[in-house]
Order: sequence, then structure tokens, then C-alpha cells
Amino acid sequence: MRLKSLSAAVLAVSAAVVSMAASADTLKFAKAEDAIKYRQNVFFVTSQHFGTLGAMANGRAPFDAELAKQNAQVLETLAALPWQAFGAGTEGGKAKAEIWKEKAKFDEAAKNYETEMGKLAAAAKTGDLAQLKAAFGPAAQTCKACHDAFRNR
Ligand code: ASC
Repeated sequence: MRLKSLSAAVLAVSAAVVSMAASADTLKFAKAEDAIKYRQNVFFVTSQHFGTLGAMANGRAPFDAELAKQNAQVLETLAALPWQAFGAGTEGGKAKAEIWKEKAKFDEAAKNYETEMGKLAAAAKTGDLAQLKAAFGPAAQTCKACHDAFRNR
């Protein structure tokens, strides 16, 4: 394949993946339990990537720019996914009833989180530890804000 058509193909696939993640409405759950399991698992995977990145941002692990970039990219992609699993009738797990009672507030918190994960990925792409450190705190803050308001302990 010629380089030009190869890059066009790569671009088309990336665009498809991005729009799939961005619309985040690609799933139909067979039962509420599956939606709960889905969102909990996305958050679990997220916590593993966030923890790995956080160790570098906080100096608990040596900084590896490539590892940071890859983790942050995964976090950005994952950030779009959980929200489709909080549909009507999927109350339960650690989710507070406020998610459904104050949906606008929940959506806003989710959007803030997605925005900060995007900034975190952009910061990690620079390969500059100072930028990663600067973006990490605000990103963690959006995790915490949502947990404080919408997650049972
Ligand atoms: C993590 C993790 C969270 C967030 C939160 C940020 O690494 O598992 O739930 O960061 O502690 O305040």
C-alpha cells in the first residue's frame, strides 16, 4: 500500500474509534447488572492506569515519558466510556441515587473529568514531567469531586 493511502486508512480508523468513544452510546446492556459491572470494570481499569501515571507524577516511580504517554492516552479513551452505563434503571452498585436525581450535575461532573483527562493526555504527549505534574492534580480532583458527590463508600 502506498504511504498516502496507508495514512488515509489509519486516519479513517482513528476517526472511527474517536467518534465511537466520543459519542459513548454504542452499547445496549442486556440487564442492569451488566451496566453496573461494565462501569465498575471501566473504573477499575482506569484506576490502574491512573495509579501508574500518578506514581510518576508524584515521584514515587521514575518518570518514563513513553509509559506516561501511553497510560494517559488510555485514560483519555476510557474517560468517555462509563457514562453510557448509568442509564435509567441501572441504579445500584456504589452509585448514589443523586446520579439519576441530579442528572445535569452528574453530566457536568463527567464532562469536567473528560476534559481534564484530555488535558492530561495532551500534557503527557509533551514528554515534559513538569507538564504532567501540573495536569495530574486537577485531573485527580475531578475523580474526587465525582466520588464525593455520587459514590457511596
Ligand atoms: C486514584 C483512584 C481514585 C482517584 C482519587 C483522586 O488513583 O483510584 O479513585 O485517584 O483518589 O482523588
